[in-house]
Amino acid sequence: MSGAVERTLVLIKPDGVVRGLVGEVIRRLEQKGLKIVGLKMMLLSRERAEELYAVHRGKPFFEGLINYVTSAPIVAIAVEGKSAVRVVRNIIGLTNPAEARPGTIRGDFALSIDRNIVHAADSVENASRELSIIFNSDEFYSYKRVDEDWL
Ligand code: FUP
Repeated sequence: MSGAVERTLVLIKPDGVVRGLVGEVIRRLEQKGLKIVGLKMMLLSRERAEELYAVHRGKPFFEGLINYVTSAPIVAIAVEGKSAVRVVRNIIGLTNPAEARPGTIRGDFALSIDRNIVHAADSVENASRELSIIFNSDEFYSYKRVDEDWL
């Protein structure tokens, strides 16, 4: 009946932070029933950004992407829940905000693919790889949400 519990990474990118959308993004994750197990604001170094987006190295938008994600602080969120990878991808919406459906974060708050507010890992394997780029192992917290048994 229910999916396996997964852990994934969400980044509120510089445009999300400077546009004051941090609370809005976190609210949507929490209201869905996902559990925040790690949370921090940081300036992404070029090295970390390039590691995070390694699959896009060499593509025409790569330099612009790295400049953008390192241009102001980001908020990194480690999120846990049943089928969390897929659930979070559905909450954020398609990569191109012009195609993202209303009701999703990108569908509701963005217009351009190069300013799409949030990042989320697209598979369990990538989630684990990306989480280790952003978080140290002692930055994750374990606790029970009061509504956990009902979700
Ligand atoms: P996503 O997994 O939704 O973050 O999307 P991708 O991994 O395909 O792309 C990573 C980031 O590259 C996107 F958030 C936006 C940026 N991008 C562009 O700026 N132009 C493109 O043509 C494709 C992606």
